[in-house]
Amino acid sequence: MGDLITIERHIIEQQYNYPHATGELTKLLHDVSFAAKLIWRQVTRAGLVDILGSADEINVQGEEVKKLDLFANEQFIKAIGHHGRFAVMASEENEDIIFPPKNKYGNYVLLFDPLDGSSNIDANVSVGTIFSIFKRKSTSEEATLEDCLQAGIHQIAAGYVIYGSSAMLVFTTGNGVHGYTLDPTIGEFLLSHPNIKTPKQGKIYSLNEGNYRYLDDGVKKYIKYLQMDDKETHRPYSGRYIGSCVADFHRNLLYGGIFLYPRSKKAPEGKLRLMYEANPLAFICEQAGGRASDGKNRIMEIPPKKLHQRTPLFIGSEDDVKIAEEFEQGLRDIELDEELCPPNH
Ligand code: AHM
Ligand code: MG
Repeated sequence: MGDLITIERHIIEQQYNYPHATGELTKLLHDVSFAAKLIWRQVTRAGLVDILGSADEINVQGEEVKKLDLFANEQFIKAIGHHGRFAVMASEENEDIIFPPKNKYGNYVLLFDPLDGSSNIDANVSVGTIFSIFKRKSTSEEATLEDCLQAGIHQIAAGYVIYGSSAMLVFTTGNGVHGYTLDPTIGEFLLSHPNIKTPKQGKIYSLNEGNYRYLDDGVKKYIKYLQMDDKETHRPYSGRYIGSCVADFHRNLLYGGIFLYPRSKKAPEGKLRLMYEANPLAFICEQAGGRASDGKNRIMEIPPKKLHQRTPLFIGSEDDVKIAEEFEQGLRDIELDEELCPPNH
């Protein structure tokens, strides 16, 4: 049996490596893990209590919101905002920035998707919480929208919690990626996946292939390329798609592969959000040795223009993402079978 190391102890031990660390980040991550436990408690009881179904509300992205989304959002804001360490927060579920009750002294900014993959809740499929932390930039008493609109390279921490067969918290502070699994009997996240590294190349591709017809030709060709037979490059790849990007990303992080949500005729800017999904997952992915781009640009270098900005996303094993980018940019080509894969007119 290995050592039982709680998330708290592990973060504190890591802090000793940085003589100038103030301990603030440790407290922030502790707050996040506490909020995650509250959400996990509710998610695992979702089938028992009468909270499933639509709340008859449409969120700022124009999508139907499930009640558990609202719950997760409220819990996150309450549990974290209460400590006053964050000057400002922004959630995928709220149109505007949120000022926590004790915002005056906070030095940090938190962006989060409280319950990613919420369309999967009713079917008992994995969902998750994704978060991204920045240092505040403004010097005014009240933080500003600009504090939230920072490029991903300025993140000081990012992570996600996946509520799956077990609950797991995965995060980075820019010094590798660590994963902690919740032991529900003692209510503690225990270090289970130290220093996660993603394979340089995988054998899995994940996308909503139902949108195939609406994709750009470059991406269509890439998908067909992955389905071709070639032993040396392990093709054909396996297709795996859960529809919760946090769960699809997590599986691919451990096994290797690529997750893509490209732009399409239906979603010309892509579907996923730069600030709540793409940036934090990109930070984790890069820290694990992977790569994340919008097909041309590194995700973490995209200057955000608005809070709920969407972006195409290609993320995962370095070699896989590089090849996808080459197809996307027209640097690689294959013939599309006209009948099976008509080009996008
Ligand atoms: P959500 O954050 O509102 O749940 O939406 C994001 C989700 C991602 O988790 C997932 O990758 C994607 O939407 C699935 O979209 P689609 O149903 O178009 O495949
Ligand atoms: Mg969501």
